[in-house]
Amino acid sequence: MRDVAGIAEALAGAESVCICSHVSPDGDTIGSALAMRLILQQMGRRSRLFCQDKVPDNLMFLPGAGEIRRPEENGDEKYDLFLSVDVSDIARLGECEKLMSRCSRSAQIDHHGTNHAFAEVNSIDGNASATCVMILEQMKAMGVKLTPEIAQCLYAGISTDTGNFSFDCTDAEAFRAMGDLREAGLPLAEINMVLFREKSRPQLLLLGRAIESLRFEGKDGRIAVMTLTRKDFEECGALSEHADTVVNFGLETTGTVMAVLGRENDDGRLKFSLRSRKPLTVDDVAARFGGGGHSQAAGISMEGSLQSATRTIVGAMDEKLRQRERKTQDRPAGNESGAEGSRSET
Ligand SMILES: [Mn+2]
Repeated sequence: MRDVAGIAEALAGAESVCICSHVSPDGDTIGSALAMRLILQQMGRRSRLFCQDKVPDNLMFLPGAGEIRRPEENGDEKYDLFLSVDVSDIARLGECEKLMSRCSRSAQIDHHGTNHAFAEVNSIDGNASATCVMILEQMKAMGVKLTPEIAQCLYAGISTDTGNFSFDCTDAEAFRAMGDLREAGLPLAEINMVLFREKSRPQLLLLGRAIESLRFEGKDGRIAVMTLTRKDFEECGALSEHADTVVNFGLETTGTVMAVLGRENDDGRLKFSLRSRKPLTVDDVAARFGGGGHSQAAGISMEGSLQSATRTIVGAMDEKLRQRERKTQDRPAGNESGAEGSRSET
């Protein structure tokens, strides 16, 4: 349940606030924290921002991103209020959990339905598309002015959590929020370019290598298969993370229902990213090789040679595909669109 009044009261009673984001931060947890920093500034309150892990490069342009510190940098500082944003579980705070004991009270704003309300004041709404839409509602209720800077922070959260307004969770509130942000002077095209379109040169060169390796295998060639060798990474000057979304290009090919990208990581291990369109699943395929993830986006880390491991995994995916086709043979064809191809594996 959203507790706008409870959060407002907690913030009003705090001179200093310790704002924490979740581990492996994304646009929503960072955007929420940075917006809260600016909101508290307007309210004449002091705040510090913490996150256990490094802020992703493409979020560093957000106002205040350079202020985010690692929890061990806090020293002996104490605060009136601990505030976590977009943190579904206390374990997702990582090292930031220790900061809780340095604060007199605790509060949180989050949109994960699984959240067990670990703070004293909890504003949680599992139906909200992003924590940032909750922050917008919160600041409006507190009479804080929506500046272009706050609008940028909130946009980062709403756009990333809705898959740039394409996932099913993209509700009317998300679009209404966009109306407010635009009215407040959000430079939409400019930020969209940084968040969703711009790629580094190594990333684009690596994508070229992956596309060159693309083959269509399995039953009726409906599995898109790509591989990247150590040599590919080295010649493109690319890191493993530059290949993170490449598998989606395979899945987004017309007629493809499953996709896999195999890569040789610099630690000598192999990493496989698996994707499928609904109703096909890949987390069960990944589990057979010690991996896991979501139904339509899973990963495997293993040892071996890239070519033979790829063959084995594609074989298991093809088996899955044929099984599914056998099951639906006597029924009319189902709608196999609606995949969330851009989901991450964790
Ligand atoms: Mn979120």
